Amino acid sequence: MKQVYISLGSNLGDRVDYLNKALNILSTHREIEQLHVSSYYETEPAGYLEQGKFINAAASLKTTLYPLDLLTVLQSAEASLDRVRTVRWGPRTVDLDILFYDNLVLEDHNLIIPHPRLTERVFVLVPLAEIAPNLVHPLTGMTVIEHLEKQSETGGVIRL
Ligand code: A4P
Ligand code: MG
Repeated sequence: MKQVYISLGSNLGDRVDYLNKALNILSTHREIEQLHVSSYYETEPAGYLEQGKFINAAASLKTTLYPLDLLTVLQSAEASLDRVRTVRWGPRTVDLDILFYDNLVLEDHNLIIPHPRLTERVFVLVPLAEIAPNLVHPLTGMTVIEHLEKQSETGGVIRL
């Protein structure tokens, strides 16, 4: 069993309901166990700013799925929850990203682990710090809390 961390985000429609439904799909998957979820946070959009606020969360799980198979599971969950891909970093009903997969470091053309932008994003680090503050990033050697403490701007993230 591998220990995996994922991030969840939604900024279209009933955002809380989309996250609940995504988590329900994962919790009922036969190769996914011990799903634990952070609180939900409302966050200011980063990247493409002309869009509504997000609800973000982080989750831990154990799985026997290989990384690319887990990505397929996440992408089919997104597709089943009305996700249509338009603008990169633009609005979405639900976005499910793999943050960490055990201590794996992987750079495939369609899957990068650890997630390359996680160390600079408070909307990822704040929920993750709630469930895994002392988790060590395999490339930086720093914990989640240490990455969060390096952020100058941690406003715009409100726990629901
Ligand atoms: N991909 C590569 N690595 C991974 C990984 N570790 N996990 C590939 C998941 N996918 C990964 O993603 C594009 C491609 O990334 C996938 O096909 C997969 O092969 P996508 O979900 O189709 O498109 P996207 O989400 O628009 O792009 P991306 O790169 O995932 O964007 P980000 O970096 O996730 O940013 N602001 C707030 N407040 N909260 C948010 O959640 N999210 C984004 C999206 C921007 N601003 C935000 C938020
Ligand atoms: Mg994504």
